[in-house]
Amino acid sequence: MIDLRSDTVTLPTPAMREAIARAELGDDVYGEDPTVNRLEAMAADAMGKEAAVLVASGTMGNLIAMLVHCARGTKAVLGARAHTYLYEAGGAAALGGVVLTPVRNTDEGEFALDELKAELDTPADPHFAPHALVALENTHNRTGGEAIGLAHMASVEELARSHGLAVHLDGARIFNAAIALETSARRIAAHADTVSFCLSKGLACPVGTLLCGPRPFIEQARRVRKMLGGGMRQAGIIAAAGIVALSAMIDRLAEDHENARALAEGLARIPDLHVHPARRRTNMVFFEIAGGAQRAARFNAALKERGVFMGPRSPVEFRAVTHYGVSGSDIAHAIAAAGEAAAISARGSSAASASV
Ligand code: TLP
Repeated sequence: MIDLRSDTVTLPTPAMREAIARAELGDDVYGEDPTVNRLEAMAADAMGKEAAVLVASGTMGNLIAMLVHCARGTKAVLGARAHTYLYEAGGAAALGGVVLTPVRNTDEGEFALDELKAELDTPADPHFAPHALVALENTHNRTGGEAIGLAHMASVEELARSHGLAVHLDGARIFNAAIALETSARRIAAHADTVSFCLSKGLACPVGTLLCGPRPFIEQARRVRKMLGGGMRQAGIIAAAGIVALSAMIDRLAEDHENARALAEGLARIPDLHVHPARRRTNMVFFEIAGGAQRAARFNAALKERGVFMGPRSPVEFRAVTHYGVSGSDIAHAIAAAGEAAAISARGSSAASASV
């Protein structure tokens, strides 16, 4: 099976399993797990921030960031296609009374800057909830996983700063962005006060996200993590894999980008598949299939029969994500399977089942 649904499906490397088995442990709620402390120091350094805290997931990292940055009844401004807006269950609104305020994203995942400015220029008037935060995402998942350029990050930061607002970056895949932009994660994170990045996506760890920022912010984040039930005890089991990830798994993300490029090119040659263009592609390929939802369902079923999994993103849209464990020959196989699935699905449902 070639599972391209997400890079979250990655399994830990042999070196991670070894490190997990040997991890030195303590009670992290007491601050006494040496492996967690080491990982948090490495993460803070990688992001150029004072401190970091290990949390259970990307969703929890972004939620804690918003709960610390935003008082009840204040606005967190974020992209209308941001993961935090679309796919994190409205947590900051439900749990923190934060007014999640979407601003249009372009097809590349950037903010429509004039609309962001118009939102931030909302007058200080008792009718309106005041702003507290602007949140960015890099790479930008829902619009194709593209890396967002530093110039755009700088423009957003400047707009936020000129309105006296904090900036948070959902950097779930910040190392993919750094590779695509030929820069460091630090330089990307420099445009935000706080950044969260995930261990459990392309870096192949089983669990974990690091939320990084100024020391007083991270102290508050630790309290909110505890409040949410996210204080973990011998979390060095998780952190040990994270240390391997930060030491050994970043540079190889370039392979995933190369595989995604090859996949995009291969899929684009298949009749009726329309691959979304990407200026700065990382490890994702989004594409649509012509012919409507029923054909798309037949296409997906035929792909699965050939051992290839891609994630439907709408009735006619799919996402394929490359990652550790997916090789160049897997990509060739996936392209061939997609070609067959496209041909079979064009023939209608009876032909699709006859081919099983
Ligand atoms: N993204 C998942 C799904 O939720 C869509 C995926 O398969 O891509 N920020 C970004 C940019 C993300 O892509 C994700 C996960 C998260 C945050 C949340 O991370 P987790 O799943 O650890 O809560």
